[in-house]
Amino acid sequence: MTRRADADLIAALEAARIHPLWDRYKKITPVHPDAPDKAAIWRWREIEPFAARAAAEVGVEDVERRALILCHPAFGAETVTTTNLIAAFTVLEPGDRAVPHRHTASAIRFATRAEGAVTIVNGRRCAMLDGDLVLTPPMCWHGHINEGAERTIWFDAANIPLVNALHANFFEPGSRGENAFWEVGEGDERLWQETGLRAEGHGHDASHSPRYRYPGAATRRLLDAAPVGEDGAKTARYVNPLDGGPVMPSLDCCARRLAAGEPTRPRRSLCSQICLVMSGSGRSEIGEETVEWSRHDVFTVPQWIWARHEALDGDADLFVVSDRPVREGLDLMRDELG
Ligand code: 1HN
Repeated sequence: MTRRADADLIAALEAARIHPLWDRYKKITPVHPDAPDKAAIWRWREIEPFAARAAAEVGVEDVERRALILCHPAFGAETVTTTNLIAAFTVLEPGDRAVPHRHTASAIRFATRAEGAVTIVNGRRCAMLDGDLVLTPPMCWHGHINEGAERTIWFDAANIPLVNALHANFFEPGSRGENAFWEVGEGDERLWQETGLRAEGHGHDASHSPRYRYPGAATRRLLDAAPVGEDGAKTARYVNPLDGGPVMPSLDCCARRLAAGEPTRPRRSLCSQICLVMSGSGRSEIGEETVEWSRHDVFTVPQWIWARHEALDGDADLFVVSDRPVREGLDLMRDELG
């Protein structure tokens, strides 16, 4: 191999902490986005025994959270599910309390088998009935308690990888002994639970939704009524009731219903998506991967990969969480239908 003419110059520049753009151009300005990961699926039948083991082997009083985080090996040793996002399942035994804390990352809980559990967010008691979404927006205090007689397990998602990439994570632990944290009612959540009504004289100045709990029953009713969208699925978007925007400035949530025998059109979006199967079963073609899924499985649709979804054996409902508002806020969002 012949030595390039500028080799001495490049070495001298590097020693001076300067990089020559002509040598790095393709690396720092790729012609299109290239997700590090391919689609991946975590099956509920594989997760559930681990949740049972974690419940038996790890005391909730000894840990911050008894959460099992779904991690894609494409991110090496990093705790990442797909670019910017993590997904997890948290398990609580009857009587367990997950200590209050707060952080700058945005997170959500989606109740899969959580009946009997309650999440308290900034002094508001949020029930976790089947299909309920509970927001834990940036710097809102949150803790969880299982007040029922059965083990509870729910789905969590958060943008911790994004916040860490920005070196912007703050975390504040709460205290375990503080009973007042748990002894609250619905509180101000009642101001936001009546669709289409707003109490005058009550302000809200944060950019996230003032409403923290979105009941699953309402989502299912809206999916029944909603029209089929351009891509072939029905979509119910969870919104901030004050402005109709995403529930948090850096996380977007929606519920999607796929009709049996009607595959969606291929679509690629420049956002990272994590899909939780709420009900039904089906198949998705995502890039070169085909994933077959059923209730409570979790799969990813990495950014900028063609994806189409199909319900098998009846309709199927998916809960989808994405980092879309981040991409939109930076004028980076692209969405294409095939
Ligand atoms: C977290 O803070 C919670 O607050 C749940 O309930 C799951 C998974 C990874 C990192 C932080 C919570 C989590 C988590």
